[in-house]
Amino acid sequence: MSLLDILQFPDTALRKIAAPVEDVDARIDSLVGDMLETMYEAPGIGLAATQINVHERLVVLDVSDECNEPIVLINPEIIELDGEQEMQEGCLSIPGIYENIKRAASVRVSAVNRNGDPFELEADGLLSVCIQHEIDHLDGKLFVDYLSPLKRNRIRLKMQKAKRKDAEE
Ligand code: K2U
Ligand code: ZN
Repeated sequence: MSLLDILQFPDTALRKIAAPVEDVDARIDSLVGDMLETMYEAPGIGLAATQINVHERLVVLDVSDECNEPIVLINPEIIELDGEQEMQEGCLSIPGIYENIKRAASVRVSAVNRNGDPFELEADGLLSVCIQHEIDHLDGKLFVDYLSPLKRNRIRLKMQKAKRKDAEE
């Protein structure tokens, strides 16, 4: 398995809308392995294929305390959203930025697993937020899009300044 580079905001590739996975084949299985390794190493509790510049509808998550309960969602579709919750969110594509974001409290999602079998998952709390955050990535949406344009542009400028500083070092 290998560690993958994570796209950084405001890279326009993060805005691409991912296409459905056609075949859950060996390529997808290998990609899932690399995405899980990359997520755990970051460390993170979620990663969308969009973030590693693969524009197919695939996300990995693990919100367990021991980081040993991976969830793979291929072609995820939100069936139901209910309630409202506000939680501090971060993003591996927007490092160092954390903001309170309002999302649905609970979610029911249908997807296909790593073996190609369809399943449904109901979630609330952190897992619900993570699922919504990752599926947003597949649709080219970032958590900063829920902030004011002023705040979003400040974050954009901060990331671009940090990128220039890194390039100079
Ligand atoms: O998609 C990603 O960039 C990984 C996200 C997933 C996530 C964001 C907000 C809330 C829950 C999950 C995170 O950056 S993973 C790092 C992290 C871990 C715990 C809480 C917040 C952020
Ligand atoms: Zn993210």
